[in-house]
Amino acid sequence: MFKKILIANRGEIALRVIRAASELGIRPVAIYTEPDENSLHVQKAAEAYSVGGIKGYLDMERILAVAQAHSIEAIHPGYGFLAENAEFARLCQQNGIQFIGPTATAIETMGDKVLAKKSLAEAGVKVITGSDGVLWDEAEACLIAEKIGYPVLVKAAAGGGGRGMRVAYNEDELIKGFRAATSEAKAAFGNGAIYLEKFLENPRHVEIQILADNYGKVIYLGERECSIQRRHQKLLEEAPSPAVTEELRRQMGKVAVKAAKAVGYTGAGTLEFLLDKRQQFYFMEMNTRIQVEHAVTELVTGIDLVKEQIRVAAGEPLRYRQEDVKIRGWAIECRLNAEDPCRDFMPSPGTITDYHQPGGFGLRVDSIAHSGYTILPYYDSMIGKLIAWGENRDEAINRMYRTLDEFTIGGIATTIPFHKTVLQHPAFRAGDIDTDFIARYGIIGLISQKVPVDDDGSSNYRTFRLKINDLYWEVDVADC
Ligand code: MV4
Repeated sequence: MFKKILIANRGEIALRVIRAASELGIRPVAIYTEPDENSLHVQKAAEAYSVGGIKGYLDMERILAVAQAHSIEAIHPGYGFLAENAEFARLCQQNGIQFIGPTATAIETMGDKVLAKKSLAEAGVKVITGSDGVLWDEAEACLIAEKIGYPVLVKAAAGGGGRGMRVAYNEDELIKGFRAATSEAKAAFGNGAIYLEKFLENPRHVEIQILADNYGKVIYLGERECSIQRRHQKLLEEAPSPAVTEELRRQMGKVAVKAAKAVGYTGAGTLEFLLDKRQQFYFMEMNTRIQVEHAVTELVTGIDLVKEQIRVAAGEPLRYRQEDVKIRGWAIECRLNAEDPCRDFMPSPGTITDYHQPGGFGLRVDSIAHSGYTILPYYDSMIGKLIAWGENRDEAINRMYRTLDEFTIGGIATTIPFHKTVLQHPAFRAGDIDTDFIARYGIIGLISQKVPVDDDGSSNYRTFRLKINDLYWEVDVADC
């Protein structure tokens, strides 16, 4: 096992990895930029080194120099920043440092969405019907669209996460969408390559977590339901998915394992699928990093994914067989962002003036926030993650609602009112969710145009009567 690893990240995920390393008897080493100098991840690490200004977490040369100077054996990239940068993974390897993640080649393959699709289709994985490669002009796109049938979706090969995507219901929209997506992809990724897919209407986003060692063993750890998203930003995730039966889980798991084996994948990874109303699932993308929402899988499987990433990277064989993996109970995660759901999720950076964190049975809080902590405008706006476990979905929902109610975060706006509204929504409680959930029920409007019916006189909480599908129901939301 490693003696010392460096965590090339900040915030809650840096602390998450520090915790795993400490428990494994590994010395965790932090890096930090100027504005993060007093951050909790720096205080809790055994050693910490500056990597300069705001962009320091992306400075590959400087991070590797720190690693070389302080006998670092391995680097954990967390998520974001350098986590899916094949060049960085390769540089680590060339400098004799273990990158805690898959090989540079695997990152590269999955980073190219067309190549990823092609590789997995060849391995026998069902992918969404589309152009079998990159399209270079509108005429070709129109021909392919006629063949697969409208509506179609224009996607960027270098994309992912929904950037550079356009829906087209006819040829006219396709030509416009093709042009728009090309220039958007060029600007965002420096690569304007475009491909086409049949557009699936209102699917669920269901992803499968896998773990693979260096000896060809791959297991799946069930699924996560991630359909509650706004502008391709996940806000609330759960495991298992209310839509997935044991049989479907086995099918999706087998496909995910087959795919991982086909590309020689190692470490922790996630295969994203779209699941349609007929329970058909299609591969969409593979994420080659630990994901923000990994904790819901940890709570229902009892397996520490970050520790397993470190163990596998150190050359240890997987400690679990597929039959050892059991799903127990239900877990929900709410992302607490410094964004104002009452003002179209406008970022709300600033200093937390008042902070009280909830607790109790079945709750996990992954955050570096505290009273006096400042959410910086330069980095992502996540304050932390609340993850609630329950024996079943109802208990997990009730527990999450209770903990959101206990949470005090003063001085900045947060996504707490959004989560409370979703958790009380009858469709959500019925497990009836898909990627159109927020739009279909006008959740954002519900929060900002609420009609107060009962003001209990306290300054923080009010009850509102909301009308959904001709039904009135009452919700409590924090005052916006
Ligand atoms: C799709 C799709 C429907 N059909 N592809 C969005 C993010 C990117 N990873 C791919 N996405 C989608 N791809 C086909 N062929 C619908 C979406 C999509 C979506 C997917 C997952 C979660 C939320 C979403 C919201 C809108 C669209």
